[in-house]
Amino acid sequence: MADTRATAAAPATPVVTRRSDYAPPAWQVPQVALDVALDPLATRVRARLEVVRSGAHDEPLRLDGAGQVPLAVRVDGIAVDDWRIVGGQLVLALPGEAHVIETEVEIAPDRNTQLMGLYASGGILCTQCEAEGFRRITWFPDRPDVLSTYRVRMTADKARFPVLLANGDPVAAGDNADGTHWAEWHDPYPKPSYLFALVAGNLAVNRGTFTTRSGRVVDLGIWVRAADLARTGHALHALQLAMAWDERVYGREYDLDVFNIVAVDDFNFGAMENKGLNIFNSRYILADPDTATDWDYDAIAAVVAHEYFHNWSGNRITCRDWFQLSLKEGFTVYRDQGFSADQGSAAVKRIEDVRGLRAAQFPEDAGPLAHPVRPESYIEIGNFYTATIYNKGAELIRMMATILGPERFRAATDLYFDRFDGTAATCEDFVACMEEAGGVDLTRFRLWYSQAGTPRVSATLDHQPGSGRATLHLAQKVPDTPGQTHKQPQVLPLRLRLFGAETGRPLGDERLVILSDTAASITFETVTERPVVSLNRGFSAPVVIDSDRSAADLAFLARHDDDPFARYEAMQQLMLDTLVAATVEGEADHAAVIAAVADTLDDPTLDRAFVAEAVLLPAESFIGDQLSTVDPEAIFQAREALRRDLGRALDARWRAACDPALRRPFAYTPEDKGIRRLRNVALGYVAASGAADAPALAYAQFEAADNMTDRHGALTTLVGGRSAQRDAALDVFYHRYAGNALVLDKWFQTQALSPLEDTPALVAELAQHPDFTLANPNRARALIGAFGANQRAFHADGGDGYRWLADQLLALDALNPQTAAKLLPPLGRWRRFDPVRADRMRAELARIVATPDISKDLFEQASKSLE
Ligand code: 0A1
Ligand code: ZN
Repeated sequence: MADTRATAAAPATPVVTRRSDYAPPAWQVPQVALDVALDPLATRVRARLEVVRSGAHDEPLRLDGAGQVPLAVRVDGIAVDDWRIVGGQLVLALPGEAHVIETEVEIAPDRNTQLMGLYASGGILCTQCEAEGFRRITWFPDRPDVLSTYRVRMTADKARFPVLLANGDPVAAGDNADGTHWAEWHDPYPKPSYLFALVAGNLAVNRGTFTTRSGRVVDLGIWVRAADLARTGHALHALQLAMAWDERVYGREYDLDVFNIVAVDDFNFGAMENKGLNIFNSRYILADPDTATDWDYDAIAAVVAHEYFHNWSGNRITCRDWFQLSLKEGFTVYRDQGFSADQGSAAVKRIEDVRGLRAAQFPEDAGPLAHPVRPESYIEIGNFYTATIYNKGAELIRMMATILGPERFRAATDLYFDRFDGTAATCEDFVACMEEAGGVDLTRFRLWYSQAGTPRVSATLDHQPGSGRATLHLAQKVPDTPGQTHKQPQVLPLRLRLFGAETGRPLGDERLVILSDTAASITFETVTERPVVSLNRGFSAPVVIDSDRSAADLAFLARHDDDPFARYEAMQQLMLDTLVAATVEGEADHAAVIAAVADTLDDPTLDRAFVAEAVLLPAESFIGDQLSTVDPEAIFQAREALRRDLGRALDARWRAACDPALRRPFAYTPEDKGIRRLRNVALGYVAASGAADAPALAYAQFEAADNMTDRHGALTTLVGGRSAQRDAALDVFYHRYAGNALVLDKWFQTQALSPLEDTPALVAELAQHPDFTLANPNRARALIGAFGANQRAFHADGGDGYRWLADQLLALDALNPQTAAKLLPPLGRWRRFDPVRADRMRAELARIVATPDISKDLFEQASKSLE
């Protein structure tokens, strides 16, 4: 009997989905036709599914939903009512091998604050279906191993929604007599429901073309509000570069006649790779020199490329189940990193990526939310779009590429694309291709997919001067993580090289050592002088290295290493050792760091972007990660003291780097970006020195800048101190960019990141600002996310910040669980702090867990963080 009380209340004990429970779908859906009558408050969705029994069984058809009341259910054209709702699924027994199922529901995109399924953003109707949003649109087996071809017909009011887009190619369109119009799209490529998309809105388009290597002319379109059209050129150009790059580097050609991108202001993540119709958070599309920083420009190109690359690594080959998420995400991040590296300095790109890995993934792997790259279970899959799945996943691909070498790696990706095209595959399928085409045994390498935690490698170099021999002793340990203890050693590809301490010359070639046991010793011959070892060059394995290299050895490598990443790394290690000593002991000798920074600044052979990265001190959070108990105030003071001494000792050099005379009209070239990056780092050091004229200098840059990088760099420096210019700059910035949401996000974020003592109070005040809203994820992240990342402010004595964050998360959870859950991890770091802070953080987590009716998203993050 039909049960119309379909609205499923959240279960008291959330359901855990386990990888080991995977079973192939009982029914396939080769074809889907949707007829969507769009209306912000009452959209009618009629779905026609051609379903086919898969294998011999008598399982009913199970369709996922999200509580919508089915207004009609028909089987082979006949209305039926012998369906049931069980566990949120519509269950329908079917007699034959193939049937046509029709359903009809009504949904209200205007009331969809979760931004999953069909929702409204600034008057545009759009969809977000990954991972499980399609079930919020219609009843469907909403799992990635059900692949269907889609035909979509949309009808909407022509005046409000003149543009109607969906996946694939446009087929037909027309007007109705009642002021509505319709359009039909067809996507010939079978795809899982999470890649479905449609958009309706009043949009303007920046059109371009791309001719593929086989001569297919693809019409490209970047669709935005008319007012934003002038800021779409960079994204369009990046798309064309990405299309050419994927042909050249991976042999991948685009496969439809159109490729559209739509930008919307309200979006839970960065962007989405829906087949032929990518939907983007507008922050990853819109750029002009006045409103976007160089960081924004780079991120736009990277995200446009990432989503485009998913056309093959994600869409043509998708994931069998969500435990395989890294199959598409790790590989696609690896691909977008390669693309970005090829646009400018590969070394700087690698440094940025490793900095990001250490800022986000290492802490995740060391905390309560640690999970393997291929997780074993989840409550809410939305919580697994993590740095581990994406960035550590990319490191796994990188290690396999290193082990195979470029030619065999390309042969292996060719094999993968060829063999699994049109299917839903697994991480195991990918690794098997690497093995087969690479001619290697990756049996033990697979541990990287199943074991969480960042391996730690200890390295000691033993030199026997008389024998001309040196021995490097390596040992590894994979730390315990929640639910995983006593782990096996992993396979670590470590690029190594020795340098002579006297001559500075390399002693032999670089070696690739594959450490796969708990310990190993590597012997180097013809070591004619005292050697210094350059370890894990290019960050060839995503591990922590504990080495016995002295400050002098690190300073030596910072000058002489021929691997730019290793050179940067030596400098970072030197700084880190100094800062850890200063934090623990209250003071430290800054001389070695000052000398190394001076040498780096003076080296004319280094590009400015590299120099800017190399002279930046490690982040407070990363310093904290080295300590058994984090004392945020002591870390801040130690770091500030070193910044001040660097500022004073190298004052003339910093002033030279931010000299207004160096300014030239804005150009987005690697060289100009490097100059701007160093200029802003230098400005920060001048301010850190305490120089009386620093605020004036910063304000002058703020005023004179012809681009956002310099304006925002100056603002950040001003906001880090107290001066009349600080208040003036904030005010000017706010008024100048009133109405530009993306720039206002920067205004909120910069203040929330300020190290000043009154930041917690200011942040609480900003949450009451008329421009603040929890409804827009970018705005929520700009204030709440930035505050949670501000070590000094978030952990300020009293712990009021913890309560404030928990209050914000609970308020946000009622609107948008996915975004709320993403902002929780700072509270989960309680084990790393002193008992007073730890107790307060736990108390807030416990309060969240005990709050009635919280989402399963927030529940999972908070309850796991308490364990
Ligand atoms: N696949 C997208 C990420 C993404 C995941 C979930 C979303 O739901 C709101 C949105 C986007 C990517 O990797 O870019
Ligand atoms: Zn992705």
